[in-house]
Amino acid sequence: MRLCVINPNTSSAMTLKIGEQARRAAGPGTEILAVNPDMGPASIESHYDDAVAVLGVLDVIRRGEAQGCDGYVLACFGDPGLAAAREAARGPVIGIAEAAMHAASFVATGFSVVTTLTRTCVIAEHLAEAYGMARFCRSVRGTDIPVLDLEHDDPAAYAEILAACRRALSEDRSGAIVLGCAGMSDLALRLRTELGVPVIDGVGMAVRLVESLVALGIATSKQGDYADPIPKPYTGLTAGFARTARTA
Ligand code: 2AL
Repeated sequence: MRLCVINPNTSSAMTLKIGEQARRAAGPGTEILAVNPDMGPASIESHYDDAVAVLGVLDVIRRGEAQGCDGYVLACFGDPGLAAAREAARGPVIGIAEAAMHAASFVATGFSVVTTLTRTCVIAEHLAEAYGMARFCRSVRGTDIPVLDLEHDDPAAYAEILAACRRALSEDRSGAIVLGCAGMSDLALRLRTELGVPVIDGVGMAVRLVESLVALGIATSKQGDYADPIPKPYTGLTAGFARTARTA
């Protein structure tokens, strides 16, 4: 099967890292296309970035549909444009925040999200509410590490993340850690070994979940609100996003 793993920001260094981790998690026979939009913010760490990034995500989905992708992973912890992506795609689309939070709820009664800038904590809190995960989410801890500092190995960033995980485990009664940025995906194994608890990277988790759905023949429902968007004229900068009726 062919899965498209979308890094919704435009950092190609981060896309490389995400692709590596996605391939590490994927089963044999799964082809991973790791891509980022060619428009949008370099990193997503505010409501504004999140909103602007969505059109780039939808543009990638449009190309993915033309390339015969069987499913998609949205590899940004805000899951930007998730519901819209499901309307536009045939196959399953899973965001890394929803994948990681659900997985954490299978292995612990409570988890903490350790993320980047403190200002993004509320985004993760809103998602936990929206996904019905708020009763499992004991805390969302910011580290004040900018997303782009996670493009490459940074020992200081790792130490900061490790310290935040330790505080979450000792002060918030959490039994598992959810990594709150796709740029942290390469740290999961090392953190899990050091902390001795489940540390969940949403990139690998979402890849495995999409693979499972595709393998079982389960696609996105086209009944109701995830049906194809209604064709109509779009104007101005959005003109190219107007939908036409699907032919197949
Ligand atoms: C993210 C992420 O995963 N990618 C990005 O650009 N911003 N998440 C975050 N909490 O900062």
